[in-house]
Amino acid sequence: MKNWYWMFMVLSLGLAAQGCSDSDNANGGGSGGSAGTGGAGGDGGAGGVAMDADRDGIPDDEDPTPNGSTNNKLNGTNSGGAATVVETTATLGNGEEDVEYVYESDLTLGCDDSWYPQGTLCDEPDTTDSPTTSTKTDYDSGASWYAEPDPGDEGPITGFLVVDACSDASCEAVDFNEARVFQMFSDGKTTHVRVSVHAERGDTAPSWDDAGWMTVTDFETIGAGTNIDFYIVEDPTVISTGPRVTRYVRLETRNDGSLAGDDDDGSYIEFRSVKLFSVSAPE
Ligand SMILES: [Ca+2]
Ligand SMILES: [Ca+2]
Repeated sequence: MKNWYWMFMVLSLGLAAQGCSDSDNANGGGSGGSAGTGGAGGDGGAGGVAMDADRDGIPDDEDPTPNGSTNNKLNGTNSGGAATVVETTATLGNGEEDVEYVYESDLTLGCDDSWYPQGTLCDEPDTTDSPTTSTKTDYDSGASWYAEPDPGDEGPITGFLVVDACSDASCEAVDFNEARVFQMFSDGKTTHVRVSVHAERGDTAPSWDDAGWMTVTDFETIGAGTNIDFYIVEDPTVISTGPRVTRYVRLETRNDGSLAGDDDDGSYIEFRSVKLFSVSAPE
């Protein structure tokens, strides 16, 4: 509903700028000026540069939040958002699927359970939309996989999550240009994450290995982060993804053992939290 309201507002403003609106005489002067600017652009033959009111790199007519937003676009349904994990699996180094490496696969458990997939989308108020801080009621909450290949299995093991960012009617797609990954402080780590998007907008999620996934990052290195008191974690790794609009997000995770310490021996990939934001460029 809110999106439609803003789309209407943007449309109205657009009509006013073109001098097509006669409903408000007070805007008459401004409309004339805007029309002149539009004419100059046409003379240049540039074909018209698409408006990007919130400067997030996504043109207004493709942007689910054309007037900007600061919320976490991957907030899960268990913490008041619209996102939900719809599939988890794992692959061997040769790309072959092997579900034996998924630690917990139950998608019905939420924020307060240790090592289940939906935990990765949980972040409690009042830091749910914070780009700098993650809060948990259970600091073991987050998707987990076995990270060490069994004898005869080729590494590295990769853990997969397919996320529906719009699992209710509140949105058709989300916009973002950066991912922020908060490190786990339990008994495993995430050292690498790769992000993919998909053109599907329907209610049936593409499978983890669907040919339509488009990777928008490499396997980016995830930093050590800062453990405040286990329940609160700061200093996420910021991954620039470029401007994206998608309903479904695929997250691939690895633990190469490079962050091994007291709370990690490289045995598990553990993925505490990821948030997506659509950040406006400076004016
Ligand atoms: Ca935009
Ligand atoms: Ca936007």
